[in-house]
Amino acid sequence: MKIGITCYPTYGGSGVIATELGKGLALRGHQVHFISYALPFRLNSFVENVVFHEVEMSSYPLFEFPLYTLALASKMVEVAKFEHLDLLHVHYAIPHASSAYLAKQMINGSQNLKIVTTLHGTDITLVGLEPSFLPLVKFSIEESDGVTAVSRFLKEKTLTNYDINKDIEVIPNFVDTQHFKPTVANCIKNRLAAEGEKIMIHTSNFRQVKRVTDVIKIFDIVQKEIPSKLLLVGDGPDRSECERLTRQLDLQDKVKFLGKQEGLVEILSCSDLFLIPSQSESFGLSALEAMACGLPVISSSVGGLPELVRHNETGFIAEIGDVERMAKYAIDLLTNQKKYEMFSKKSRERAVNVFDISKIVPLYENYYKKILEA
Ligand code: GMT
Repeated sequence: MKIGITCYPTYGGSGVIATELGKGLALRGHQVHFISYALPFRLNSFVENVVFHEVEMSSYPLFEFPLYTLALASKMVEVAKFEHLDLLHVHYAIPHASSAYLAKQMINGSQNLKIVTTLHGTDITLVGLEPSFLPLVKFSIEESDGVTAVSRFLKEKTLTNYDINKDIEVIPNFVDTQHFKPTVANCIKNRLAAEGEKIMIHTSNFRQVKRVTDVIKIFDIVQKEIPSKLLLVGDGPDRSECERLTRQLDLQDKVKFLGKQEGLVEILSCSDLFLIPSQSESFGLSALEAMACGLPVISSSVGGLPELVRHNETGFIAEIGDVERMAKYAIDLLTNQKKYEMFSKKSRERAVNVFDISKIVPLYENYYKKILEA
């Protein structure tokens, strides 16, 4: 197949999934064309069958706001025509699904281009619900030839919040468990924590929905009972608030802000426990990457997290904001070696058996075939 993929190219789960999917499809012999305003960050080396097309943006004094949605639609038309695309797969509805709709209309029957939209999270649960976007998101979803959601939760939310009567296929996120795997990383561990200390970790874009301050509050309770360190990976709007809270709790020697990191596997591998106490989370790809590295996960009970984390098996789930309970679960696991090892093993097994890339890419491939034949 000849497939166009549009996603946000910066750090973020939807861009990661889109890029890894494209690479996986290319490995299976499909021609993949990425269309975005910058090279997706996981597309950092040559991959056979993959081409990147940059959406060029010019500035013009009359345009107070950049017209990316329109420039993207024009680029989609150009690539679809010249590369004879069968299908455009857009990740994150806003504005990608709208650009794709427009591109399809512009091609106007000269080519049977199909549009598949994958819903990822805040495109449905947050931004998409804003009055200025809601009608457009609803329309773009209804007009897509195929729609997938990364969890059952997100599918249900889409159908009810947007009053949509359409088949939405649930295709969960995935991870390459050959890459994300427990790795002997003692040298890094020695640099991050003292001998015998446990390491708790959180990775995110530090937005309000992630509740990173809860991560610090959980750690504050745990470190009073267990010698430990907290690693915070990533960056975003809430980082300053988190740094302030860390100093207020006098934890500055125990909480390490590592910023954005490329070598996540090594860092995860030398950690013991992953925390994700989010306010909203349609899937929780960062938690899956941690599970693949053998980390049990302590999460809130929101969104798609319970579809990923098995309570009392691969981790623990608690109500949003219940930092005491989450800390209790963390202490329980970190002080019970046998139980910890069992949870760690089960986490890795669940990532490999249910969410490995080799299991999920064929689901997309089959879904494309179904849409193309419809
Ligand atoms: O929706 C977002 O906040 C951004 C998006 C992204 O691009 O990272 O994250 C969402 O998509 C990820 C990939 O499918 C999911 O793992 C995240 O759970 C989801 N984020 C939220 O629902 C908050």
